Amino acid sequence: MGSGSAWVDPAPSPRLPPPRRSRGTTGLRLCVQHPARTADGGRRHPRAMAGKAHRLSTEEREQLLPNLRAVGWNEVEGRDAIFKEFHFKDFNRAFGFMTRVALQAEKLDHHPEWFNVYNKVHITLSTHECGGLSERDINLASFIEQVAASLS
Ligand code: H2B
Repeated sequence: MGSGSAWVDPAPSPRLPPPRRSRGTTGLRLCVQHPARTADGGRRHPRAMAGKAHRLSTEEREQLLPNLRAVGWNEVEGRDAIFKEFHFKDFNRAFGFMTRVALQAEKLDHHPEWFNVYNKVHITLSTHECGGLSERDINLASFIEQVAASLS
């Protein structure tokens, strides 16, 4: 798909709240906006919303990864990805967490690799499109931290 070929829904929603930029309780900078909407309120196809992903540069990594390391994310050995293991009180909390992350991942068209057993959820983030870590992973990790903080 070319960069100018965003798909626009002919029936825009009047109830769209303004784009949100906020800091979560983790202090990580979040850019969870409304990528599925055009400026005039139309719906954009998910593939058109983010542009092409690029692997983070050394400078970007130095700037972005320390915040994530500080809250338990680690780089995966032998692969350009980040990983974190989450523990919840029980399966209900773990699955509630996964549900919220899944809905956001679908909205962003950016999906985690994950594993769940009972109250544990293991998450690996990487961007297939560019074969490594991109800003999309940082944004999804920030969202995941917000959800986890709200459930613990
Ligand atoms: N998730 C992740 N983690 N990386 C991607 O590159 C990616 C994705 N691409 N989810 C999306 C889906 C792409 O495969 C679809 C076709 O939009």
